[in-house]
Amino acid sequence: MKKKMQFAGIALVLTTLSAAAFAHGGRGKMDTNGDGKVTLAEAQAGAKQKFERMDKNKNGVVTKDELSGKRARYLEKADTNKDGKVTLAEAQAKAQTWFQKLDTNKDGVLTKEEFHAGHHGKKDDKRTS
Ligand SMILES: [Ca+2]
Ligand SMILES: [Ca+2]
Ligand SMILES: [Ca+2]
Repeated sequence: MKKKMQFAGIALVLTTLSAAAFAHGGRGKMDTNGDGKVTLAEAQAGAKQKFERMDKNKNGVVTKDELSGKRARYLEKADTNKDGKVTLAEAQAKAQTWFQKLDTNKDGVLTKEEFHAGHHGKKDDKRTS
């Protein structure tokens, strides 16, 4: 229970992105070549797939009415220009931010360890842009 709460904050941002990344034998995992690592390209490909799934009417943007419940938060997070829509570019930018955050040694590859560590990440939001 406690763990779930702790997860919530980060999980909201990562939501299905993270779940998909290293899903154990699940569908749509980002690690497309199965080597236990996720590259930025794989992460972005995953983001694109996810985006296309969310874009129910296939008009190239994900709007609030296409997202329900907790997914509405995704829109808040990913909609960087705050126009109420998430474009693929925004979704991929989001994925990139997420990726870079977890890629602690900055080698452009996300290992399971880094991924795992990211989930235990502290909330230090030191980076200001
Ligand atoms: Ca749409
Ligand atoms: Ca937008
Ligand atoms: Ca790395």
